[in-house]
Amino acid sequence: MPSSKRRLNKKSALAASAKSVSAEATSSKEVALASPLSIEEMVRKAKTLRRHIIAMTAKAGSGHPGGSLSAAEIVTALFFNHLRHDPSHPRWPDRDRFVLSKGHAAPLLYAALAEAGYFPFQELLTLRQLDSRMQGHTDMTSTPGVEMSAGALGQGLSFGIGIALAARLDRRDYRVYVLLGDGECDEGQVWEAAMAAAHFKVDNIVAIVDRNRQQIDGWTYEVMDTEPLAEKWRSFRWHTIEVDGHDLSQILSAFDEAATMKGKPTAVIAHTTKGKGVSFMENNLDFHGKAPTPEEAEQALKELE
Ligand SMILES: Cc1ncc(C[n+]2csc(CCOP(=O)(O)OP(=O)(O)O)c2C)c(N)n1
Ligand SMILES: [Mg+2]
Repeated sequence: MPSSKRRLNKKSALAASAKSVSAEATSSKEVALASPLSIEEMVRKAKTLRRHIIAMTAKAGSGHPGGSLSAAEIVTALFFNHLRHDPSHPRWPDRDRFVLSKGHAAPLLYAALAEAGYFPFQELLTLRQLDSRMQGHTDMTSTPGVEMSAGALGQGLSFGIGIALAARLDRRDYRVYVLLGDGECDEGQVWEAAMAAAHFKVDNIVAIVDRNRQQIDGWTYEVMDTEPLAEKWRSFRWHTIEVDGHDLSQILSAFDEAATMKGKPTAVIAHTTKGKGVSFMENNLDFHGKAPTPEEAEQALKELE
């Protein structure tokens, strides 16, 4: 189904749910959905997110730029085109949910949330400071728009399935998107969750695997070779789509295709480059969990102009 059609469906769902919003959400006002950005606008937005990631981690002197940069298009496509959400009402019951399972990519999520309007940009530069809402790993109790506290890998898919099943019980039509790392897929819990989603025919969930081929201390094929990864998801009875994870059109088509699947969850294997967008960070294992120096940040920001 094309995105525009899905938007229409979203709008009618919105009208239907307006009553429950005013009944269940605080005082609520009207929920407002932003217009989806065009591909060109999203290309620019992804670059902006990358600039934030560099600035935030450089200022903090620590953090995880590599796996934040690799997923910039995935998160851009979700927050600025595909998700049904309203930054003014982060707890709106009918919002689509984005669960960042690879919680160390928090700088990317914070950058997207600030750009979407969940909180002021100035907060981004407080990354990893005491009492900041921008903790190094996500905290759902303090940061608006953050759906799950994360950092211990392997849990997000189970969490997402819980929320997806809740939609079924509550008769809501929201969808759930879970972003996992490929190293994270070494965790047994991911596969227990994958089995459960297929067994319970959870079709309102999409697992997106950021297939950047690296994890904390090496290439994934060296640490734990999970190939054939797409075949694994298929054998766990997930509808599985492989995309270029830096191609916004391919990412969005995969999400649209997922929305048409009945009785089956969808996995999107997004082939990406760790450190994408900054020449000396691309495929460089050093930048999994290391911030750029001030000089490196300056160079990176030049490349991202
Ligand atoms: C349960 C658990 N084990 C180990 C870690 C340490 N750790 C942090 S990041 C990471 C690698 C993750 O690699 P991947 O999922 O591929 O993330 P990305 O490449 O997207 O950064 C590991 C092992 C953790 N956070 N949680
Ligand atoms: Mg990885």
